[in-house]
Amino acid sequence: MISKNYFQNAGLGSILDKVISGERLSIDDGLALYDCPDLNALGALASIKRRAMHGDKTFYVINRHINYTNICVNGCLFCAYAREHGEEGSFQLSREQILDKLKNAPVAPREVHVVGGCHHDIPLKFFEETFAEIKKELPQAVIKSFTAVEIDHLATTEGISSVEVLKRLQAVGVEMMPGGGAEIFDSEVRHRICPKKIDAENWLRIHGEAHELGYTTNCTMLFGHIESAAHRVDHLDRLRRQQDKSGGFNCFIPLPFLTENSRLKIEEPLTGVDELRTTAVSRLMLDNIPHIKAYWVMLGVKQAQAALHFGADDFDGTVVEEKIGHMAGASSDQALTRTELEEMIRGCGFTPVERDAKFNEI
Ligand code: V47
Ligand code: SF4
Repeated sequence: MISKNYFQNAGLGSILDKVISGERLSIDDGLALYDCPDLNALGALASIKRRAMHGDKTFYVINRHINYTNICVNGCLFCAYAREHGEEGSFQLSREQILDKLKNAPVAPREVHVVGGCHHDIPLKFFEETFAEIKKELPQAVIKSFTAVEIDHLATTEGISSVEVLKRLQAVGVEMMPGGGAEIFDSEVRHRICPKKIDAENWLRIHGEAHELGYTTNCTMLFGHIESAAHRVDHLDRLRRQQDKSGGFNCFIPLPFLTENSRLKIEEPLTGVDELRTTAVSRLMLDNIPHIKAYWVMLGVKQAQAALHFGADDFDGTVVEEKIGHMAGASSDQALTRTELEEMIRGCGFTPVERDAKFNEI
């Protein structure tokens, strides 16, 4: 048991009191956590919260990511994945190709995570028919599909509301939305890195609509580019305020910006210390979001393991094939097996727990 003095010496005494009593941390507390020079104390504080919520469990899921196209009209500055229509390296999967990827999985996935670019002419009907087929093929799998950005794009191209898109997807078996597209909510930063993307209010509105309809959704933050600590804390605060209203966020994923092949040039590359610090601050600020993911694809496996000691409780999953991070220079593998995931989790002192897409233990 770490003494109170330890945290007081690190300048974290009053925040410790709040963590223990369950009082919400303020924006100033969040900034103080970013300013705290004692990374170990910060990790220890986030671990108190993490262990109070999940003990020594670390979750993982047998899942499969499908990136159906990289053709995108948005052209976000940071994105190394997207291509224009007809550009070299662009791709668009047919329904057969999508289904083949799932049929050939060595272990049937519990979660199918489908995201892609905002394509100029794939109709909603294509996805409705594809998801219905996936559900027929893999009835035990939860379909987690389309970021709020894609939902908005489909609403615009179909000339219907985002609620209508969500209802139609729900009718063919989609139960979850992934957390992508949140980037950084601050309007100035957002305008510089992804000017064509929906703004924060619309991203949050669409998640609120999904929660209202019974979807479980995730949320993310892309950090380590041109944003400040204040922008990050503001982002976390907006997420928890939305959660107070609509309650359907299950897991937060801090996404470190990977720079390779990106048009967004940054002066100071993100450090491993900042990745761990941001994981810890997220755990401490997001008091009403149950899970924090150490996404091994973007962090790398070893840093994801370290993040489990800085507040993260989920290791994501088998993934199998990933393009967004790997086109931006992720050096992680494409896939991990169940055995590898369990060994990695056990190897850093936690108990692996297999979960389904919604964190029900299996
Ligand atoms: O929205 C794009 C980000 C996101 C880069 O919900 C980049 O369970 C780093 O949201 N460097 C997609 N990040 C990934 C995502 C996700 C991943 C795993 C699980 C879940 C979940 C969600 O990736 C995008 C964007 O924010 N991204 N380019 C890059 N160069
Ligand atoms: Fe398109 Fe998403 Fe890449 Fe932006 S981040 S360009 S919306 S694929």
